[in-house]
Amino acid sequence: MKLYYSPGACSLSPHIALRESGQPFDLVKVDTKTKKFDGGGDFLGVNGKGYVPVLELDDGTRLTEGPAIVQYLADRKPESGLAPKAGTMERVRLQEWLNFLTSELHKGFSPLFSPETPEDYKPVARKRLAGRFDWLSKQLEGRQYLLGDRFSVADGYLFTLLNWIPYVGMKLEDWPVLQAYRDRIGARPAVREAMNAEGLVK
Ligand SMILES: N[C@@H](CCC(=O)N[C@@H](CS)C(=O)NCC(=O)O)C(=O)O
Repeated sequence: MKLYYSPGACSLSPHIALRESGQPFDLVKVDTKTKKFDGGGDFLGVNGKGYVPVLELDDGTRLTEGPAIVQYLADRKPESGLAPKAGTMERVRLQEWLNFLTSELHKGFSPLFSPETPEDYKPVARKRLAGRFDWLSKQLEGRQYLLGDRFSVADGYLFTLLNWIPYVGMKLEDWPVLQAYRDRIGARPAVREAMNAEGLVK
Protein backbone atom coordinates (compact mmCIF):
# COMPACT_ATOMS: atom_id res chain seq x y z
CA MET A 1 0.00 0.00 0.00
CA LYS A 2 0.96 3.63 -0.45
CA LEU A 3 -0.06 6.52 1.77
CA TYR A 4 -0.02 9.96 0.19
CA TYR A 5 0.67 12.36 3.03
CA SER A 6 1.81 15.82 3.95
CA PRO A 7 3.93 16.21 7.12
CA GLY A 8 1.80 16.86 10.21
CA ALA A 9 -1.44 17.09 8.21
CA CYS A 10 -4.51 14.94 8.87
CA SER A 11 -2.78 12.13 6.92
CA LEU A 12 -0.81 11.52 10.14
CA SER A 13 -3.93 9.74 11.42
CA PRO A 14 -3.91 6.89 8.84
CA HIS A 15 -0.12 6.89 9.07
CA ILE A 16 -0.45 6.08 12.79
CA ALA A 17 -3.11 3.44 12.03
CA LEU A 18 -0.74 1.75 9.54
CA ARG A 19 2.07 1.59 12.08
CA GLU A 20 -0.15 0.62 15.02
CA SER A 21 -1.50 -2.30 12.98
CA GLY A 22 1.90 -3.30 11.61
CA GLN A 23 0.91 -3.26 7.93
CA PRO A 24 3.60 -2.66 5.29
CA PHE A 25 3.34 0.59 3.32
CA ASP A 26 5.29 3.25 1.49
CA LEU A 27 4.94 6.96 2.11
CA VAL A 28 4.53 9.41 -0.76
CA LYS A 29 5.00 13.04 0.22
CA VAL A 30 2.61 15.55 -1.32
CA ASP A 31 2.95 19.29 -1.59
CA THR A 32 -0.68 20.27 -1.08
CA LYS A 33 -0.02 23.81 -2.35
CA THR A 34 1.55 22.93 -5.70
CA LYS A 35 -0.44 19.65 -5.96
CA LYS A 36 2.73 17.74 -6.82
CA PHE A 37 3.97 14.61 -5.12
CA ASP A 38 7.47 13.20 -4.64
CA GLY A 39 9.24 13.15 -7.97
CA GLY A 40 7.01 15.83 -9.53
CA GLY A 41 3.86 13.74 -10.14
CA ASP A 42 0.46 15.40 -10.57
CA PHE A 43 -1.42 14.86 -7.32
CA LEU A 44 -4.73 15.95 -8.83
CA GLY A 45 -4.43 12.86 -11.01
CA VAL A 46 -4.34 10.79 -7.82
CA ASN A 47 -7.09 12.62 -5.96
CA GLY A 48 -9.19 15.13 -7.89
CA LYS A 49 -10.21 16.65 -4.54
CA GLY A 50 -6.60 17.78 -4.18
CA TYR A 51 -6.11 16.80 -0.56
CA VAL A 52 -4.39 14.17 1.55
CA PRO A 53 -4.76 11.48 2.80
CA VAL A 54 -5.03 8.99 -0.05
CA LEU A 55 -4.45 5.29 0.53
CA GLU A 56 -3.52 3.36 -2.59
CA LEU A 57 -3.90 -0.39 -2.40
CA ASP A 58 -1.59 -2.84 -4.14
CA ASP A 59 -4.19 -3.39 -6.90
CA GLY A 60 -4.29 0.37 -7.57
CA THR A 61 -7.61 1.02 -5.81
CA ARG A 62 -7.57 4.40 -4.10
CA LEU A 63 -9.40 5.35 -0.95
CA THR A 64 -9.84 8.91 0.32
CA GLU A 65 -11.38 10.51 3.44
CA GLY A 66 -9.45 9.91 6.65
CA PRO A 67 -12.27 8.40 8.74
CA ALA A 68 -13.02 5.83 6.01
CA ILE A 69 -9.34 5.00 5.51
CA VAL A 70 -8.61 4.37 9.18
CA GLN A 71 -11.61 2.05 9.54
CA TYR A 72 -10.54 0.16 6.43
CA LEU A 73 -7.03 -0.24 7.86
CA ALA A 74 -8.37 -1.38 11.24
CA ASP A 75 -10.69 -3.94 9.61
CA ARG A 76 -7.83 -5.41 7.58
CA LYS A 77 -6.15 -6.28 10.89
CA PRO A 78 -8.93 -7.00 13.39
CA GLU A 79 -6.40 -8.50 15.79
CA SER A 80 -4.84 -5.04 16.19
CA GLY A 81 -7.96 -3.98 18.13
CA LEU A 82 -7.91 -0.55 16.49
CA ALA A 83 -11.68 -0.62 15.86
CA PRO A 84 -14.52 -2.58 17.44
CA LYS A 85 -16.24 -5.12 15.21
CA ALA A 86 -18.50 -3.67 12.51
CA GLY A 87 -22.19 -3.78 13.38
CA THR A 88 -21.71 -3.45 17.13
CA MET A 89 -22.75 -0.45 19.23
CA GLU A 90 -19.07 0.04 20.13
CA ARG A 91 -18.29 0.44 16.43
CA VAL A 92 -21.03 3.04 16.05
CA ARG A 93 -19.50 4.82 19.06
CA LEU A 94 -16.17 4.89 17.20
CA GLN A 95 -17.92 6.32 14.14
CA GLU A 96 -19.61 8.90 16.33
CA TRP A 97 -16.17 10.01 17.52
CA LEU A 98 -14.64 10.00 14.03
CA ASN A 99 -17.49 12.11 12.75
CA PHE A 100 -17.14 14.56 15.62
CA LEU A 101 -13.39 14.80 15.02
CA THR A 102 -13.70 15.33 11.29
CA SER A 103 -16.63 17.74 11.18
CA GLU A 104 -16.41 19.62 14.46
CA LEU A 105 -12.67 19.73 15.17
CA HIS A 106 -10.75 19.10 11.95
CA LYS A 107 -12.91 21.40 9.85
CA GLY A 108 -13.08 23.85 12.76
CA PHE A 109 -9.32 24.36 12.35
CA SER A 110 -9.46 24.81 8.59
CA PRO A 111 -10.37 28.54 8.47
CA LEU A 112 -7.50 29.26 10.87
CA PHE A 113 -5.01 27.75 8.40
CA SER A 114 -6.43 29.43 5.32
CA PRO A 115 -4.77 32.65 4.11
CA GLU A 116 -8.16 33.61 2.64
CA THR A 117 -9.93 33.81 6.00
CA PRO A 118 -10.62 37.42 7.04
CA GLU A 119 -8.66 38.27 10.21
CA ASP A 120 -11.80 39.37 12.04
CA TYR A 121 -13.36 35.90 11.61
CA LYS A 122 -10.45 34.11 13.27
CA PRO A 123 -11.45 34.89 16.90
CA VAL A 124 -14.91 33.50 16.11
CA ALA A 125 -13.38 30.28 14.78
CA ARG A 126 -11.07 30.03 17.83
CA LYS A 127 -13.97 30.54 20.24
CA ARG A 128 -15.97 27.80 18.57
CA LEU A 129 -13.03 25.39 18.72
CA ALA A 130 -12.35 26.30 22.36
CA GLY A 131 -15.94 25.36 23.21
CA ARG A 132 -15.44 21.97 21.57
CA PHE A 133 -12.21 21.47 23.54
CA ASP A 134 -13.96 22.36 26.81
CA TRP A 135 -16.54 19.64 26.14
CA LEU A 136 -13.95 17.12 24.93
CA SER A 137 -11.82 17.73 27.99
CA LYS A 138 -14.76 16.77 30.23
CA GLN A 139 -15.29 13.57 28.23
CA LEU A 140 -11.66 12.56 28.64
CA GLU A 141 -11.48 13.22 32.38
CA GLY A 142 -10.51 9.92 34.02
CA ARG A 143 -10.42 8.16 30.64
CA GLN A 144 -7.32 6.88 28.89
CA TYR A 145 -8.74 6.86 25.37
CA LEU A 146 -11.81 8.07 23.51
CA LEU A 147 -13.41 4.62 23.69
CA GLY A 148 -12.49 4.20 27.36
CA ASP A 149 -9.66 1.84 28.13
CA ARG A 150 -8.62 0.82 24.63
CA PHE A 151 -6.69 2.74 21.99
CA SER A 152 -8.52 3.07 18.67
CA VAL A 153 -8.04 4.80 15.34
CA ALA A 154 -10.00 7.74 16.76
CA ASP A 155 -7.15 8.40 19.19
CA GLY A 156 -4.61 8.62 16.35
CA TYR A 157 -6.88 11.17 14.70
CA LEU A 158 -7.45 13.26 17.82
CA PHE A 159 -3.71 13.23 18.57
CA THR A 160 -3.09 14.59 15.06
CA LEU A 161 -5.59 17.42 15.56
CA LEU A 162 -4.35 18.41 19.03
CA ASN A 163 -0.90 18.93 17.56
CA TRP A 164 -2.31 21.79 15.47
CA ILE A 165 -3.40 23.88 18.44
CA PRO A 166 -0.16 25.90 18.81
CA TYR A 167 -0.23 26.80 15.09
CA VAL A 168 -3.60 28.56 15.25
CA GLY A 169 -2.94 30.98 18.09
CA MET A 170 -4.27 28.73 20.87
CA LYS A 171 -2.58 26.93 23.79
CA LEU A 172 -2.97 23.24 24.59
CA GLU A 173 -1.96 24.11 28.19
CA ASP A 174 -5.41 25.69 28.56
CA TRP A 175 -6.82 22.12 28.62
CA PRO A 176 -4.54 20.08 30.95
CA VAL A 177 -6.61 16.91 30.39
CA LEU A 178 -6.08 17.20 26.65
CA GLN A 179 -2.42 17.99 27.12
CA ALA A 180 -1.92 14.86 29.25
CA TYR A 181 -3.87 12.83 26.67
CA ARG A 182 -1.73 14.20 23.82
CA ASP A 183 1.46 13.30 25.71
CA ARG A 184 0.12 9.81 26.50
CA ILE A 185 -0.74 9.05 22.88
CA GLY A 186 2.48 10.71 21.68
CA ALA A 187 4.54 8.34 23.83
CA ARG A 188 3.25 5.24 21.99
CA PRO A 189 6.09 3.66 19.96
CA ALA A 190 4.07 3.55 16.71
CA VAL A 191 3.05 7.17 17.10
CA ARG A 192 6.64 8.24 17.73
CA GLU A 193 7.75 6.30 14.64
CA ALA A 194 5.12 8.04 12.53
CA MET A 195 6.14 11.46 13.89
CA ASN A 196 9.81 10.68 13.18
CA ALA A 197 9.08 9.44 9.67
CA GLU A 198 7.24 12.69 8.89
CA GLY A 199 10.13 14.76 10.28
CA LEU A 200 8.00 16.17 13.11
CA VAL A 201 10.38 15.42 15.96
CA LYS A 202 13.12 17.98 16.58
N1 LIG B 1 -12.43 15.42 4.18
C1 LIG B 1 -11.03 15.14 4.07
C2 LIG B 1 -10.26 16.42 4.36
C3 LIG B 1 -8.78 16.23 4.18
C4 LIG B 1 -8.01 17.53 4.41
O1 LIG B 1 -8.54 18.51 4.95
N2 LIG B 1 -6.74 17.50 4.03
C5 LIG B 1 -5.89 18.68 4.15
C6 LIG B 1 -4.72 18.42 5.09
S1 LIG B 1 -5.25 18.16 6.77
C7 LIG B 1 -5.30 19.01 2.79
O2 LIG B 1 -4.69 18.17 2.15
N3 LIG B 1 -5.53 20.25 2.36
C8 LIG B 1 -5.03 20.74 1.11
C9 LIG B 1 -6.09 21.32 0.25
O3 LIG B 1 -7.30 21.14 0.53
O4 LIG B 1 -5.72 21.96 -0.73
C10 LIG B 1 -10.62 14.00 5.01
O5 LIG B 1 -11.20 13.93 6.10
O6 LIG B 1 -9.75 13.19 4.67
